[in-house]
Amino acid sequence: RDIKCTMAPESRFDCARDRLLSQGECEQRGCCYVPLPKSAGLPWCFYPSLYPGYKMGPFSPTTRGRAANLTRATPSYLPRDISTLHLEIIEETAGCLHLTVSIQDYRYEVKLPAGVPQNKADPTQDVLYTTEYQSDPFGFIVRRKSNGRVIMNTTVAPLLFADQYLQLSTSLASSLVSGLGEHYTSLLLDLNWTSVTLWNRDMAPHADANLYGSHPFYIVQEEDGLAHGVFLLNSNAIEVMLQPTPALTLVAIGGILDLYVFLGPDPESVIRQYLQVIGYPMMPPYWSLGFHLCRWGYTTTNTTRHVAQRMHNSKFPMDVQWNDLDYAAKRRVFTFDPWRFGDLPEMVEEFHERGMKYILILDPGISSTSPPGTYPPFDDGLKRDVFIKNATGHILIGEVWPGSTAFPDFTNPETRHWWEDCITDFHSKVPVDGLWIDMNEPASFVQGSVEGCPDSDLENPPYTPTGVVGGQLNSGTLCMSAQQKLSTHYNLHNMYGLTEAYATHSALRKVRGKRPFVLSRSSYPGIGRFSGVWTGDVRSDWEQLRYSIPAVLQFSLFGVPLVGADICGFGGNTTEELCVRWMQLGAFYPFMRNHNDKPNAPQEPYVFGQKAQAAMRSVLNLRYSLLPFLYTLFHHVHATADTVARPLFVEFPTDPNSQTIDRQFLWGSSLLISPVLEQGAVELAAYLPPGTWYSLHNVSRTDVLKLKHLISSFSRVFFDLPFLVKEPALTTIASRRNPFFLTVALSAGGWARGDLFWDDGDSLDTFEMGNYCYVIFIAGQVGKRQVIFALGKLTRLYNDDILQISVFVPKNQTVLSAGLCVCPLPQVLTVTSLALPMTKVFTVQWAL
Ligand code: MIG
Repeated sequence: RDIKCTMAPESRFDCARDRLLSQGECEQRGCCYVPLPKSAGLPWCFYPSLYPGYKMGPFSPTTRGRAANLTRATPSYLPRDISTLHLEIIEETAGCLHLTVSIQDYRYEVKLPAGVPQNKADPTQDVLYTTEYQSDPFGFIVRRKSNGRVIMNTTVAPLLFADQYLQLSTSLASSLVSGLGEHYTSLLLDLNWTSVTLWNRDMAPHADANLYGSHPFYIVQEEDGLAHGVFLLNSNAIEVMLQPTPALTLVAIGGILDLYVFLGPDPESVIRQYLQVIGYPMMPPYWSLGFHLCRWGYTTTNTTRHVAQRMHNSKFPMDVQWNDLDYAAKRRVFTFDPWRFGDLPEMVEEFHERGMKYILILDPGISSTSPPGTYPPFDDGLKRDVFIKNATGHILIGEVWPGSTAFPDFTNPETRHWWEDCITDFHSKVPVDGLWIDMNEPASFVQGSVEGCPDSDLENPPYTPTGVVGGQLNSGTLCMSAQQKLSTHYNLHNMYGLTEAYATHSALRKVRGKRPFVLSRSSYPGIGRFSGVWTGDVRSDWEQLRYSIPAVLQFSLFGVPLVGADICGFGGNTTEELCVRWMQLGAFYPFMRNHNDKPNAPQEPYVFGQKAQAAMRSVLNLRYSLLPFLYTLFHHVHATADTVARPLFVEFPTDPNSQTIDRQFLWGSSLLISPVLEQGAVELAAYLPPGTWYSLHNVSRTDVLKLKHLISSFSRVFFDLPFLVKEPALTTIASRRNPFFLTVALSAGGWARGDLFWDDGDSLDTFEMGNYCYVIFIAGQVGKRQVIFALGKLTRLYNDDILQISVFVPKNQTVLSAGLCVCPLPQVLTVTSLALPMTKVFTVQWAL
C-alpha cells in the first residue's frame, strides 16, 4: 500500500501512544516511521493520512436524532478491538450538538446522579452548527454555521475503539484552550506536545500530576471573540494529548464516546450550554460566603474556642469555625473524642449563640476494626450492605486515618439512606452546619486494598495513561476490580466524590431543613449542584499563590462557582508577607478559608504583627461589605449559569489582551481583582480591559468601603457597575442587619446598571418558590438630569433600607439638587442620611 508520510511534523498524530514501537513494529501497524533529530515530544511513528479504520453506513432516523453503523473490516492493533460501533447524532439545542459512539450491546456509560433537567430544543431557533461526515475512514467535521469555521475535525487521525482504549483526535480552531482539569497549570493549556491525565488522585498540586478532580471539558477561544466547548461525558481514566497543530487527542480507557459540542457563540454561553448538560450550581447559604477558619491541629474544644475568641477579640470578621480530624475518637468519623472534644456539642451551641457556624471534616473511610457492637456506622453499614466489595465479593478493606477502613458505595441508594442516618444521628448530638468531605478520590494509604488486588485487565489495563502518578490506576486508591452497585470501581472511580457529595448534600438538606453546605476535595462534572470544592494541599509559597488563580477560574468553567484555595497555604510554613498577600487574594476567592497543616507555624490572622493584621482586617471588612454583591452573583450562577470568579476572556471576549490573562480576574462583570502575587512587590501593573474603571484604592476616604486601612499595595479592585454593599460586621448575621449603601459607578456616558438578589440567606429553594426580592438599579441621563432609579420584584422584602448612595462620576458634574453633597474626593457624590425602603421603587435625580 502506498502510504503518505509527508505531513508537516506538527501535524503528526502519534501511532505509538499505547506503547513504544520499533520501526518494524510501527510499520507493521501501517504507520509512518520518520525519526526527527530534535524532536521533543514529536511522534516518530504516526498515522498516514486515510489510515484504514471504520467505515460509516447510511444514516437512519432515531427517536432522538439519527444513527449510523460504523464497521471495520480488519481489527485495529489494539487488544479486544470492537469492529461494529453505533454512531448517533442528536441536535440537543441550537447551541448544543451531541454525538455518541457506542455499541449495540450494553456497555458501561455515565449516568449523572439525580437526573439533570434536560433542556428542550427550541425548534424555532436556528442551529449554530453544521456537520459533515467522511465515510471511509470515518470522521466528522463540525463547523460554526455563521462563518464556516471548523470547530472539530476528527478526520485528522483514526477513531479507535477497543474494549479498554477509545481514541478520538480533532483539530482545534485556535491554540487558546482551557479546561481539562484538575491540574496545576495556567488558564491556557500548553499545546507543545503535552498530555494531561484525568484520574482523581490524592495529590498535592504540582505540575503534570493528575489531581483530585476530573473534568473532561475544554473551551476554545476562537478569533473575533467567539468560543466553543467540548465535553466528553466519560468517567474512565482519560488522557488528552495536546499538540501545536493545533489539535488534541482524547483517550478514554473504557465507557463510550459521549461527546457534546457547545457552540456558544461567546464564552459565557459555552459555559451555560455545558451546565445545561451537567446541571446548574446550587445556591449557597449566605453565611458560607463569609470567612472560614480551619487548621489540622486544633486539638481540643478549648483550643478551638480560643481561636474563635481571639478572632473575635481582634475584630476579624468570621462566620465559620472548623475542626479537622482532631475531633474524632481514634479518627473514626461520626464519633468525637470523649477527652479532648467531650463538650463538642456545647461548643457548637456556643458558636451558634454568637451567630457563628461550625463545620467539621468527614472522611468516607469507615473504620472496620472496632469491636462489634461499638461502632454503629460500620455495624449498620455491614447489615445494610453499603460497602464496596472486592473482586471475590468480600468487603474491600483499605487503609486511611483510622487504620483499616471499608468504603461506602454511594452509587447504591441504600448507602445514601445509611449515610443520611449516620449524619442524622451525629447531627442530633453535634449540630454541624456543613460538612467537609475529604479523602474522597477515594484515597487509601495502601495500593488497592490491604490484600492487594487480583491480577486482571482492570488493574493492569493494556494502556494506562502515562501521567497517572504512581504508574498504576490503583495507586493510592482502591482496586479497579472492586465492585460497586452501578459498575466496577474501574469505571466509577472518578465519580466517587460526586456521588458522596450528592449523598451528603441530600442528607444535610433533610437533617437541617436549610440550604446545605458541603465542601469536597474530589470532583466530577455536576458536583457544583451539590458542593463547593477546594484546591487541596497547596504549599505556602509564592508560586502556589499565583497558580491558585487559574485553579479557581478552572472550576468556574466547570460549573463549581464555590471554590477557593487554602489561604496562606496548607503545606509548609507561611510568612507574614505571603499570608497578607494570600488573605488579600483569598478575600476574592468565592469560598474563603484559611487552612493549615498540622506541623506548621500558625497562620490565623491574629498571630501576625499589627500592620499585617490591619491589612487582613481591612480586606475582610471589604469582603464582608461586598457580600450582597457576591451573593447576587451566586444567584445568577444558580438561576442562569453565569460565573462568579470570571476569567477576563469570558467577560471581554473580543479584547485580545484579555485572552491570556490569569493573574487577574473578575467577580461577575464588574469587579476586577488585580492582586499582588510577588514577594516584595509594592507596585503592581494591572491590565484594565475596555470600559470606565474606578479604583477603590483612590476612593479610600469613602466610609462605605472602609478602605482607609488598606496598605498601599493592596490588591486593587475596580468596578464599573452599581452594587449594594453592607456595612461590615463580625458575622454575616450581624452585617445583614446593617442598612445598605448603594454604590453607583457611572460609565463615560453617565449610565450604570446593577442588581441585588436578596432573601433570608438560608432557606431552601427561595428562588424556586419566589421567596426573594430582586431589584435592578439603573442610572442614566434623561435630558439634563442624572437619574438613578430602582425597580424589580419588590414584594416580600426584608427590612432593609438604603442609607446612602455614592456615585462615582467619570467627570466633574455640577450638583444642583438640594440634599446632595459633593464628597471631599472630586469624583464621588454621596447622598447621605437616606432611608429609602426597598419595598418601594425610588428615584434619585439631580441636574447636570
Ligand atoms: O492526608 O484531614 O486535603 O485539608 O487537613 C491528609 C487532614 C488528610 C487532607 C486534606 C487537608 C486535611 C487533611 N487531609
